Amino acid sequence: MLSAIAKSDPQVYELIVAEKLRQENCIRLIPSENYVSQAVMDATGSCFTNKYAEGYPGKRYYEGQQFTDQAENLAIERAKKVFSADGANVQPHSGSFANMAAYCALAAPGDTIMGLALPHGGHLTHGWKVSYTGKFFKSVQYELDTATGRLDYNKIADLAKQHKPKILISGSSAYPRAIDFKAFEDIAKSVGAFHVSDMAHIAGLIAGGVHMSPIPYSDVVTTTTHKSLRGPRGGMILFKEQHAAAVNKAVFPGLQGGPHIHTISALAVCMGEALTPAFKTYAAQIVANAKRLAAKLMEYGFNLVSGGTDNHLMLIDLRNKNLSGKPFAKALDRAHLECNYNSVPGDTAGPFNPSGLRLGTPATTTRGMKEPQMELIAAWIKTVAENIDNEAAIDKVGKEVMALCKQFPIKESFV
Ligand code: DSN
Repeated sequence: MLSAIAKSDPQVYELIVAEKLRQENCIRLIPSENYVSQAVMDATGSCFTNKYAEGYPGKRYYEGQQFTDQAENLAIERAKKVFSADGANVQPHSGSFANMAAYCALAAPGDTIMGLALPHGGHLTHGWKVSYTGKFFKSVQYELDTATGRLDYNKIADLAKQHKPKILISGSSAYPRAIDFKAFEDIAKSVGAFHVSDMAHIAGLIAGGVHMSPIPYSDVVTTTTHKSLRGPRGGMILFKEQHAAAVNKAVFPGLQGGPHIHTISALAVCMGEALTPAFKTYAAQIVANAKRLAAKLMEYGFNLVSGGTDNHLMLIDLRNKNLSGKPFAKALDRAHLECNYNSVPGDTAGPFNPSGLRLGTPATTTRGMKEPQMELIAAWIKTVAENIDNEAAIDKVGKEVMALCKQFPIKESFV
């Protein structure tokens, strides 16, 4: 496939090749990123990209849907099976659209929504003020307990009682602990709210059976499809049967036009992979790797928010290290260790140079790395922290990282 680009547009071809090499030669620790199988990649680049398909299977506004309908139905049926859901909408172009569609399905502009604040690990689209979700809706934000770094369900219940939201949102982008979706559902029910769960980060762990599923406890569940779930970039909504019409209407024609059938067919491939026993093993290893990486980092004196992890990610609070997030993340990147700077609960440093670093294990686990490699990674992170201004030391780590990467080539298939 790439040979066509090489011939017709060498400039773009070179960028793709360079990015591929970069991804091969670094240890990717951004918890929301992964490597997809070649099958997912191929489906993403298929001729379905040529086809418009506004509407839903069996009810489109363009002809020529003999195969698009089948592809979308396949993705829906597999998604329902993976997550034991009543229904699925596989059209959202992203997690942000999925969230907005969920809110529009269940609430009217001006209604109150309540989600986790961005600096405490929530997502922009959980009602943060710069996001349209925080402008179209009245937004109330709950926070973590800054002493424990954990969700405080009693405080969330009190806030819900006070503000009576129409929608209570559970889920996060930077929370290292298991989420009790039943507790959220109980709170939502007690104030007459709908419960929307955003499982984007942990969808792969839920599919693999190593994290509590929000499906039985939520009216609507949203997710991206490319994080721990290891599918194409996109979004998806799972719902209880009674919300089917409202959710589908909110996605199309409410927020979007034509669905990306090439992405949807790649999602069908991803859902097929998620149904294999190998995916369960993968999900369990993601957590085992995160726990080992976290334990080693703590052994080296790094403070982790909440004192560890239950899932795929951890947040280092650098305030005891005389380091701040941005320069540290940049130094690690020079050492071929890719992660992102992040706020930590109670951070006063601001979002552009916050006091934390966010790390996760979905991508390294996809490459086949296990606990011994996590120990190496922790040691390299310590070395870089201690040599933030020493380019020779950082370079030496980078060479060691690349040598390890060579031992764990990017695989084409996981089943
Ligand atoms: N940007 C994503 C993340 O990195 O967590 C959230 O959508």
